[in-house]
Amino acid sequence: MTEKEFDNEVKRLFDEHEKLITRPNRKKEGGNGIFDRYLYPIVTRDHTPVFWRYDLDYRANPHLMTRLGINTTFNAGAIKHNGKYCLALRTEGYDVKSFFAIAESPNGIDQWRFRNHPIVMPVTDDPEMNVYDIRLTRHEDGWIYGLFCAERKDKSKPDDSSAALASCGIARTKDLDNWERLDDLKSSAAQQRNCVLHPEFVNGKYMIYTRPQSGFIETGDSGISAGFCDTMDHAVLGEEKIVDPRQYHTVKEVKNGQGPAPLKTEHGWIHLAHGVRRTAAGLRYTLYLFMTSLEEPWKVTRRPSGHFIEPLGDERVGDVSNVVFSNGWIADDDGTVFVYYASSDTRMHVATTTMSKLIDYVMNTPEDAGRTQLCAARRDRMIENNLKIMAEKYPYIRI
Ligand code: M1P
Repeated sequence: MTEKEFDNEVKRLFDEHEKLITRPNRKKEGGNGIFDRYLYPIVTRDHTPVFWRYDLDYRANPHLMTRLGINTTFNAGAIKHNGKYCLALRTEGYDVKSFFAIAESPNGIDQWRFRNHPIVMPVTDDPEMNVYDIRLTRHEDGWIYGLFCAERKDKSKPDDSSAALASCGIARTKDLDNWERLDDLKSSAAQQRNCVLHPEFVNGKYMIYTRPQSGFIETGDSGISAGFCDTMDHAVLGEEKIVDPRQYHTVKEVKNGQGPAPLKTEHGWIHLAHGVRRTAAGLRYTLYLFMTSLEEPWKVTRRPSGHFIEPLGDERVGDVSNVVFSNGWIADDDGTVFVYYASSDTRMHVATTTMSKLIDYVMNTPEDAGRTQLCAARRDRMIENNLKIMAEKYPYIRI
């Protein structure tokens, strides 16, 4: 390639990138009344800046090869900051190391543009191998906290090259660019993943949702739990209470985990979480909602049955297929709620709904009836009622 051809190719790469990130997105037709999906994923690896992937020095990279490829952009924390919708994406290189990177949008739906530099997260005295799945919480103490999984090699198993330890890394910022790294969370659990800081003090303490684990993958008997600590500077959790346990023959049969920090409503805190089931095709991750008490956010008050968002269509395929995962949502003052979810550990999507729809969903979707006969009988009662309504009101509709 001559230098002139190289320059033309560089221009083409930047033009294509600009076309992608300025492409308008729009709601998909035919929603389910609960939320709306959108036509395109909102952030993919192709949204990362060209200058993050290619070495643009003709002498060093005369074939204009991708030099430091990006594999995936997923599991993003979310926050509205200075009027912009911000995602802190788990951005994974071809080298399978993830880092966090901020992409911003003026409307929460499209035009996601990465800041020029990714976050180079400071490390503790024991640097981790990998970081991922950051939850951003604007706490009433004035800081924005990021709690994320910090993964290290399990040195007690030197012969097992995949043995790892998960702990909760903690950092805080005011601007999403400059981060102060704090000590990792200390708790009595062997490992922790899916930790999230509650946005308010509870009885004068910081409250952290946790997911104590017996191993890197196995969660043992735990479910979503919560503990308290006096300070975030050296966070040491006291006893952890179970908030939402796993349950046989439900969407959270194998494991579950808190998504982003819960949203406050006059009726209670609305929580978004992921639940995992084992199937013949492997693990299936869906998202579900529940509500906890305003005063005692560790006590569940509403448990709508089943999933809220499931992997659908193209979402079902990716690096880890049959997964939807969320660690970020944003509630606007006008009541709109942007649910940011990743599909199959590969790319990010948005679904929009409203606070009043979420409240209705959480408060009026019945709890799991417990077993098949009760579920069928309950559905049959609704059908019976609907048939009466239809006969009176919609006699012209063929059934
Ligand atoms: O691959 C699906 C998800 O698996 C893990 O989540 P959990 O600990 O709840 O099983 C995480 O690695 C997450 O990043 C990933 O999306």
